[in-house]
Amino acid sequence: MSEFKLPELGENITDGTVTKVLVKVGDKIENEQPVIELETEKAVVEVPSDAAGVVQEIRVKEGDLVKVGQVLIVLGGEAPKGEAPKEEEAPPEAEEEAKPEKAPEQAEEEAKPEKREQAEEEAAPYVEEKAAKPEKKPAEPGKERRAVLAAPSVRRLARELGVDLEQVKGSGAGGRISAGDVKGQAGKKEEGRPAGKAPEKAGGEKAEAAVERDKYGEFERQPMSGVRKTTLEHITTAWERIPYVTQTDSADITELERFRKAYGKRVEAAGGKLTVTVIVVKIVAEALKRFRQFNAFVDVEKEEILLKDYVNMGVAVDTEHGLMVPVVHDADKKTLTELALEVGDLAKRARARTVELSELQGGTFTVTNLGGIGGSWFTPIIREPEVAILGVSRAVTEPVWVEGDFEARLMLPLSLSYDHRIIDGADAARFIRWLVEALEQPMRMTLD
Ligand code: CAO
Repeated sequence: MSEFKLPELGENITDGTVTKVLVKVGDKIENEQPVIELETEKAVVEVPSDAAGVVQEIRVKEGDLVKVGQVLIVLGGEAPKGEAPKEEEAPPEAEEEAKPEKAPEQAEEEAKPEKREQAEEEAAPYVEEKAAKPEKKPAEPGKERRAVLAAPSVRRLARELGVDLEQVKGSGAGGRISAGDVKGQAGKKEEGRPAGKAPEKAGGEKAEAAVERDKYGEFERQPMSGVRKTTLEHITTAWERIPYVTQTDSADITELERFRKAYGKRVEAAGGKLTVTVIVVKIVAEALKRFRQFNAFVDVEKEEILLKDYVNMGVAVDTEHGLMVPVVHDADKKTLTELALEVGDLAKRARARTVELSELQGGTFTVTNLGGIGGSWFTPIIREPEVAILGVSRAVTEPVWVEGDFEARLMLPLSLSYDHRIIDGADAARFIRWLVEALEQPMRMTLD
């Protein structure tokens, strides 16, 4: 007998919520076979077993918050008492469709928990899902399990709508279930629901969008996603622990905008987009090499400041799941075109939740640009253990007094929040001034 415990998933990730149990008691599983799907603060990942064997016991269920080191399943060499090991119960044609042949290196890549997450979304058009729910006791005799063919995105939609895929009749070839089928089933459930009664999930729990009523009117109670729960925790901790100040300034980016327009096509030809964010990332990366206390962590217990020699730039991305901050590693060593490609790619994959855990870790400073949406200044919250964050707001054309006359200039508002315990106001003013000058006169960067 061996216990499989939740392994380390990466820096600062100590737990996650089980979104799916992928095996059941009696299953014979291979080494590296995914056993649970876990939503961490950063992404949804499948966690593979570290050994082969027969599942004797499952110690977690959907919705459980599990911590690193916690036992997930118990494996043994033989089937548990009264149970024959189950290998593969899917009909052969379903199996064939569900499991396209993989090159060994692809299979190996996919076996790593941090790499596998939702990448399957694009890689495999349809995957097989065993219909049986995780259970501790053997399946009821006579109750046949059937293979459910549905793409990962469809499975996710079903989870969101509280639809049991087993109950859905697939309209596609071989009974494949489409998003439309799931929505149709969700609609049927809604019609059949008595007024005022909350919809139920497949497992009998309350569905995510339950309408309730208090004495002032109706309201909807929504469970927090893993990303939201972690944001809540991190922001609260940062707010309580870091006494920060936000220094604002604005940069005249009229010339820079001309440069952006002039060279945007060239970057586009390389497959990227030369955006304000990309340029700011580049300039901040240069600044951090000169103002090392902004590229540092604080160790309060040891009373030390850790000045980082590498510049890993977090870029805040607004996604439908909540705020995600993928990291451009070694941002200071990359060209604008490389940064454009990487920022664009990371933002896209953060939104699709196919970004890898390693790409969400190791940041030393963060840039958050709300300019695409609008607004003037804001007070961004520092992402612990970092010590500063730069907020960028919408550039607007303003009348600016230049050499005895007003000129229409494009002004970019900047908001620098910094940890005032280790950074003094004067240092922050110098840092943001340097950024402003570099944005206005990029040659400034080559001066010192
Ligand atoms: N001023 C003026 N225009 C701006 C701008 C700014 N500061 N920033 C972006 N824009 C423009 C872009 O030029 C683009 O216009 P065009 O399509 O005409 O070129 C448009 O707004 C949309 O930009 P974008 O958002 O696609 O690209 P980006 O690189 O500027 O931003 C990203 C990328 C990932 C930073 C952004 O999409 C995003 O998610 N921002 C929100 C970040 C966030 O949520 N921060 C809050 C964190 S704290 O809760």
